[in-house]
Amino acid sequence: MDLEQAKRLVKEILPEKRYIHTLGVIESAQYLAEKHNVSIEDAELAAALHDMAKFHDKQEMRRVIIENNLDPVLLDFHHELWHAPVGAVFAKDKFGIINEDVLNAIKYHTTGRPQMSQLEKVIYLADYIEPGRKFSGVENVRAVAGQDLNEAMKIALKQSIEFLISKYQPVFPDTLSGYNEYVQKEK
Ligand code: DGI
Ligand code: FE
Ligand code: FE
Ligand code: FE
Repeated sequence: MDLEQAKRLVKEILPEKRYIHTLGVIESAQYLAEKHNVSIEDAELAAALHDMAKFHDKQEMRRVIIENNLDPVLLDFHHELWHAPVGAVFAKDKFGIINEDVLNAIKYHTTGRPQMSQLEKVIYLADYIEPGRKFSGVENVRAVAGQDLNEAMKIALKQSIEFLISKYQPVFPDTLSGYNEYVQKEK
């Protein structure tokens, strides 16, 4: 599947606003991939598909998680986290994507995780900094992401965790482990 096909497919699935967000993520992913020597084709495909399950029925997402033996801890967390791993299952089963790195970039785009590949970081960050994102703190990450993926991940994970904590929201374990890795890696 190429980028144009992927865009056409998600355009049919997603509401207009989310489709526009997706176009922004594609643009940022292309930029970051080019800067960091990551496959641009992989980055744009993962970006195009990353939110494909965003508006999928909650009960059906629960079923997909159980049937595919995905991390059962997901079910203890807000269903907002489910669209990423479920999207990866759909990309594989419905769209025939077999590239594991692309599938993992979709799977971990919301929570992050330790030991992320360069492509996974590019997609996580592209989702965070795409031109439509306006929240405070986004400029920090935008400024750094083109230069240093690890530093940008460290800031993005810190800010995401701070944001969740400020609302007394639970933080998914992978997000915390990912953050720990970047601060422990500190040169
Ligand atoms: O799908 P997007 O809106 O483009 O962005 P996303 O997939 O990165 O995040 C979706 C939502 O998930 C966002 O509102 C924040 C939330 N989220 C991310 N990590 C965690 C989380 N929510 C909880 N409770 N815990 C997390 O660790
Ligand atoms: Fe998402
Ligand atoms: Fe995100
Ligand atoms: Fe997104």
